Amino acid sequence: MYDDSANVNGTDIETRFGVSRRDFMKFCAAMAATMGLPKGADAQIAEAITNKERPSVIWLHHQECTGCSESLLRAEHPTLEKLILEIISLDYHETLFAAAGHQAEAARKAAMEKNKGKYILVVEGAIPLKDGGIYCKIGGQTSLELTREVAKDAAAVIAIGSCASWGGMPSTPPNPTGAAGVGEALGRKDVVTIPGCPPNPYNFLSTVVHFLTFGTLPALDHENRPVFAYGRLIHDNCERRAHFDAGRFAMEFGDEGHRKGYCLYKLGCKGPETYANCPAILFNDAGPAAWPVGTGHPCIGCTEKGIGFAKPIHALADLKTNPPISYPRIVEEKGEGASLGAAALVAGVAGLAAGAGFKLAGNLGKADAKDGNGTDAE
Ligand code: FSX
Ligand code: SF4
Ligand code: F3S
Repeated sequence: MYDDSANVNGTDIETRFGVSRRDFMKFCAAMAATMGLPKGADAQIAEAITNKERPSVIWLHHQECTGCSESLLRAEHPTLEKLILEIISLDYHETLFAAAGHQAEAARKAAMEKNKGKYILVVEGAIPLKDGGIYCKIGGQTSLELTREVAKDAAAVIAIGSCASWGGMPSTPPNPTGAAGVGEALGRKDVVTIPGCPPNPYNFLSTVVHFLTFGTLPALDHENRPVFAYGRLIHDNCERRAHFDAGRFAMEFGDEGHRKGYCLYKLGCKGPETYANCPAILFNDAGPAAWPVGTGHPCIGCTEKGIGFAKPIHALADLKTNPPISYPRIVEEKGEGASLGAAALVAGVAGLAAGAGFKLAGNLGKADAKDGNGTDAE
C-alpha cells in the first residue's frame, strides 16, 4: 500500500508520465520498498519526481554490449521514454542520441557547462588501460580521457553494469586490453557501482531517485554497491534453497532433479557467494520466475568481481553459510512403528519440527505441483 498524502497533481501526472496518479504512486511505493525506506518515503519520492528539477545525466559507453541500456529500455512503470524525459534529463547518451558526431559532442559539452557540479555521470562499460588506452576511443579521445574530463565536474559518478563496476566481461582473463572499472581507472573511491550483467534497472533507478529525493546517495557497501540491492546473498533469498538444505540437487541439465526444480549448486550455481537482490525483485516484470535460477540456469555470479567471468561456470561456489547437518525427523518412516523413546524425542522437538515442516512444505509444495515442467523453478 502506498502513502496517498503526496502533494502531486493527478492531471499533471497523467500528462507528464502517461500513467494514472494511482499507478504513479504505486511506482514510487515500489521504489521506496526496493530501497527499504521507512513509511512516508514514497510520498517524498513522488513529490521530488514531480516538483524538483530533473537531474542532468551524461551517459558514456565504453567496452560493453549495451545490455545495461537495453535492460533499462525494458523497464516498466513507467516506460523508459517517460523515465528519460520526466525523471532525469538525459543530455548525452551515445546509443539513444539522435545527434551524431560533432553535434553530439557539442551537446555533451553544453550540458557539462550548464550543469557544472550538478550533473550525474553514468558510465557503462569497462575502460581499457593497456597501451595508453587505445583500445576504445570516442570522438578521438580514449575512454579514459573522456571519462576523466566528464567526471571532473560531476556531482556523482555511477558505474552501471559489471564492466564499468570492476571490468566485467571485457576483463576476463587474460584481459588483453587491460579493461578496468571506472573507480580503478580514475583512481577514485567514490564511484557508485551497480554491477550485474546486465544490472537490474530498478537498482539503478532507485539509486538515482534516492539522489533526486534526498540529495544523497543510498548507503553503500565496501565495493560501493547500494546496500539495499547488494546486502544479501542470492542463496539466502533463493526459492530453491529448501532443496539445497535438504540435499536435493540437479546433477545435469535436463535430468530429473533439474526438471523438478531442484537446487543448481552442483551445476555450478554461484548464488552462495554472490550478493544481489535478483530473486527478490526479479527482472523485467516477466513473471514469477524471471531471474537466472528461476529459468533453470545456475547464477554465474555476474555481480561479483572475481566470480562472474572469472570462475569457471561448472566450478562449485564457496559456501559462506552452511546448512544444518541434520534435521529432526518429522514423521517415522513408513512401516516402522514409533518406539517410546523415539516418540519422546519427537515430542521434545515437536514445536521446532512443526515449524520447519511447514516452512519446507510451503517451499516445496510448488515444485511437486509443477513436476515435469522442465523450466519451472518453484
Ligand atoms: Fe553488457 Fe553493460 Fe554486461 Fe557490461 O551491461 S550486459 S557486457 S555489464 O556494460 O552492456
Ligand atoms: Fe543456492 Fe543456487 Fe541452490 Fe539457489 S540454486 S539454493 S542460489 S545454490
Ligand atoms: Fe547475475 Fe546471478 Fe543475478 S548471474 S543476474 S547475479 S542470479
